[in-house]
Amino acid sequence: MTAQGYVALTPDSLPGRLGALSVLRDRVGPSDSWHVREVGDGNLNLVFIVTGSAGQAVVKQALPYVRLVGESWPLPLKRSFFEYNALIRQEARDPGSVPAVWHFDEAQAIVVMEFLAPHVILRQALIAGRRVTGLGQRLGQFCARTLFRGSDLSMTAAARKADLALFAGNVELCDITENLVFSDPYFDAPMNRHTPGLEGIVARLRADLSLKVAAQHLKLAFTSRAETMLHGDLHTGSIMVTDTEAKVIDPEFATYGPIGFDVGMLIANFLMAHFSQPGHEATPGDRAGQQDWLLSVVETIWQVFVAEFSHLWRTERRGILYQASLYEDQGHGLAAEQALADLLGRIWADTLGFCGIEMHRRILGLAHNADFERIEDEGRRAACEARALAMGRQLMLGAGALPGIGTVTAMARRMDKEDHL
Ligand code: SR1
Ligand code: MG
Repeated sequence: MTAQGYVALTPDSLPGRLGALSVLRDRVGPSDSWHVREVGDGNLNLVFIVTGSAGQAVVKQALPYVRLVGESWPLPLKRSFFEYNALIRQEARDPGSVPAVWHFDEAQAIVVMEFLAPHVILRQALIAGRRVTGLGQRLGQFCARTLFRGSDLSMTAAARKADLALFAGNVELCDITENLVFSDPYFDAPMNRHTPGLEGIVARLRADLSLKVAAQHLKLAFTSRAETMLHGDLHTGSIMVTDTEAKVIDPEFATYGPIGFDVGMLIANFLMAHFSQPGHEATPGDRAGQQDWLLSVVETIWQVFVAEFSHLWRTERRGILYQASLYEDQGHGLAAEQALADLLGRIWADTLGFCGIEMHRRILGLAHNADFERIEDEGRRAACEARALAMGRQLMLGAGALPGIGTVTAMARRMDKEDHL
């Protein structure tokens, strides 16, 4: 027990401890009917599915340490507070995009929420070769709506500054990102690991001085450009899907940062899914259709992001930036369009940079992706990962110069046929 009385839940203790919660009694049924399973497979938290006579719920509880590593790496419980605050903002900014939150207990670091069924984690679905109708459309909208509506383009000065201050407290999770994403991949950091066979390309990347500079420029953008409320960890393990629906979960890394961060991280995870597919083939080429679909999702995410962001710019630009009083109200609507195009160009360059660095850190750092990890044959896995590493480098160094998302997917198609080991 901590000073504040925090105690980690177990499947056995949960009914006794939460059985009196009216929201759970109403939604799930009386606690003597509950069956509880702990299903957390992420890097940080406990996740329980509670099934009762009237329904189901998810009870998520933060642990006072990093689950992936153990008690030797303490991590504050307050990440649960940031997750709760991010979830309610995402629901307001893009209704229906996240699970409904039913209860929050700050001292116990517990969020009780809707159980999504028959949803599965998107990453698992992609590894299994499944597709989701409308996925790119939904995720492009989510990015545009949450990133636009959490920014100075939309919020009042007071609300935006209050949120900036609130999420600035998410220090320890930002610190994880700052180290694990932006620095560790580029030197022999203690927690790094990589697949045997990658030694040559890893050495070349770590000796690439331009790449190290690019990585720190990206880190500077992440630490200093508080443009909007980010999800902060928007990968395919943070999305739950059916064949036709997607919901975003797990925004405990939420912080203010550059708009391109979430979009870049998301696209990176689809590109890694693409590069991993040959490792999951049962017969040569049987994942080619899945690869094409994954790249079409990448294209749709970006295209829909641009379309929706532009729509919001034209219809909801009521924050403190680029006021209509300066542009449309003066008959200078064309200048507002010019400003939008300029801004989207900057977001594009950021997106590609963050995309590239996410591809590196998932292969070189501590936290790897199941897309690659599930490839049992290390030689095959290394070949797939090497292509992703090479593409990540291109994106980090060429960020901004690439003319459009079609160039990015064409690059992925080409590199998938190359040997980068
Ligand atoms: C120690 S936490 C490692 C990673 O898991 C989370 O999902 C984030 O991606 C973090 O970087
Ligand atoms: Mg997570």
